This record gives sequence, C-alpha cells and structure tokens, in this order.
Amino acid sequence: MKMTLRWFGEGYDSVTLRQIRQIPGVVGVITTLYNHQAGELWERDEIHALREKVEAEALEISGIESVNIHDDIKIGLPSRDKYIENYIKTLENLGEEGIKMVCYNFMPVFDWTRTNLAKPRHDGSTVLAYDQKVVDSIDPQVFFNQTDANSNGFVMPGWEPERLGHVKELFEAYKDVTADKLFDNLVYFLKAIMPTCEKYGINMAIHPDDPAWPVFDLPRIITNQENILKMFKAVDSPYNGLTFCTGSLGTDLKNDLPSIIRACKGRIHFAHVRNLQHFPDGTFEEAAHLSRDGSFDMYEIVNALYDIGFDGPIRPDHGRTVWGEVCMPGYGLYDRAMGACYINGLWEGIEKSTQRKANLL
Ligand code: DNO
Repeated sequence: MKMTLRWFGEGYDSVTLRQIRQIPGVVGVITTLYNHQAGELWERDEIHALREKVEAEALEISGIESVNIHDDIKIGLPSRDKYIENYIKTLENLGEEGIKMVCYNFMPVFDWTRTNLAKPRHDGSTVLAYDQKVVDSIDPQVFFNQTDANSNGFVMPGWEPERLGHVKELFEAYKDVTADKLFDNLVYFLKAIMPTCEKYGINMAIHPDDPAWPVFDLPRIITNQENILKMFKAVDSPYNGLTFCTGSLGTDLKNDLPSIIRACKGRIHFAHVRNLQHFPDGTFEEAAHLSRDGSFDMYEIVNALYDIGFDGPIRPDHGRTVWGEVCMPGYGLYDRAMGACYINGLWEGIEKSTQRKANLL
C-alpha cells in the first residue's frame, strides 16, 4: 500500500502540502480540481499545473478524489452522452499526466451524509455523526443549507454551494429513478469509459454509498458485498473497481468488513480507513482511528488488506477535530496525521510478523 492524505487544493484546504509531506510515511496526495463542477472537462494543462505543485513538495498525485459524475448520467437522460464524452476526455488527460486512480460515487443528489458535523465526543474533540431520526424529520433543502452553514466556511465535498439552489429540481428529476435504473445507468457509464481506462491503465474506484441505505428516499446501490460483486460482474474489467471505505460500508453493522475486502480481492483500487462508534439506539459517530476507540477491529481490516496483496493508495479518513484546529469538518491535519501513523504502524507490524513466520526475516 501507499500511504496518502486527501488534499483539496490551494484555497480550499487548511492543510498545506508541506505539512502533509512531514507526516512520516505519506508519499502522495489524493486530490482534485475542486473548482470544476460535475460534467465539466478537465484540461490537460490544469492537471499538469496541479501535478507540478504537488511534485514541488516531493509528493505525488496518487489518485483523484473525485471526478464527479453529472446527475444526467445518474438519471439516464439523453444529455448523458455529452457528459460521458467530457468524462472520457478528462480520463485521457489524467492518463497522459500519469494519474492512474480515479475515485467517484454514484449517489443521487447528495454525496455522503452526516447529521452533525461537530458532535462533542467524550475526549473533548468534535466529530461527524449520524442520526437517522434527524434525516427523517427534515426537508432535504433545509438539510443541505444546514450542512453548508456548519462547514466552518469550507466547501465540503459533495455539498458544493452551486448545487444548493437546485435541490428541489434534482429530487424531481430523480423521481422515477429506481435502484435498478440507477444500477443500469452506472453500467452504461462504466461500459462507455472502460476502453479509455484500459488504454491508459486507469483504475476506477467507486466509493460506497454513505450511509449504506437510502436517505431521503433516494435509491442507493453500492452498499454491501452482494451489490458490489454484482457491479464487478456487470462490467467485468479489472479497471472497474472499488474504493473500500470502512466508514461507509461500516455504517451498516451487517457488513463484515474484512470479509468484503477478501471477496473484492484484485478489485480494490483505493482504501479509506477509519473507525466509527455505533450506539445501541442506531446512531453512530466517527471515532479516532484506533480500534479500541470505536466499534471496528482496525487490525483485522488492515490485515485483510495486507492478505489480499493490496498495493493501491490508502488514506486515513475523516478525523476528529482536536487541539483547537480550525478546518473543514473531518479534514483537519492533526487527527488524520495520527490516523496515518497508526495505519502505518499496523501495516509494519503485520508485514514483519508475516515475514518472520515465513522465515524471511
Ligand atoms: C467524504 C468522502 C466522499 C467521497 C466521494 C467520492 O468525506 O469520502 O465525499 O470523496 O463520495 O466521490
């Protein structure tokens, strides 16, 4: 694996490339052209400029998160073909710049959803949290406005203000999109882009739906082992892969995370690793990465990634906000840096003990 950190780009992130470079073991960033709306073409010179900026700090671009998918593609409108064409050209430009991993999601209207962006935790930190009762009792537009208003002035991924004014129209446009239709539209999109991915060696890594069930009655299709494998089978190319995200798949306690990792061997192109704490009333919040701070056994998760020979980029995921940091909720420096060190420690321990057992050390 390759340890990385997500970086939103200059002007969008409170964390600098130099700070990222100083986290032991981090070799690259997962970044994006945050100024682009879904559906727009990314020109090669913009990608090149971004790459130069990252490389000037002795880091690499280990992948893009995200090249977002235009809603017309998800809805399956005739206009989707022009947006797919832009997507393909963007992939070509990324491929020409040597970028080989693209994370995206296929969630309708909203990306990931949390109902509290600064819930106080037992240790005095604040974390992202989810309570289904809040979603059930709120109008989606109000929810969108609240999320935007609570983001400390940062543009949150998936909650870009440009989309804020269109929530009602978007819901209307999705009204006949069932889970089956959404799945067919995903397959249509993947079939169209796969030849380009194969030509440039670009690994597509779909991000699971977060949380892993329908919110605001919108369908969600990447939620468990069964539907992930169904998607792999529908477009059976090694470039059609997954972002294995513990925090998203782990929202549903029926998901056995190490078992999903093993079932997806060869198709996991990117990993988001973090812990969650589940409560008996069905709510959850994001814990520190450490196993004993939350509900997941992080050793078993990292061990499963090691076992399947995972060699793609991995990143700590949402962190707690600690030590008075002012940052985008979930995306400060301190707790993610601790997360990266912890995952690196787990990996080194697993690697060395495996080698020792095999008498290689
Ligand atoms: C949340 C992220 C998601 C993810 C997208 C991928 O913090 O994990 O926004 O980047 O779903 O397209």
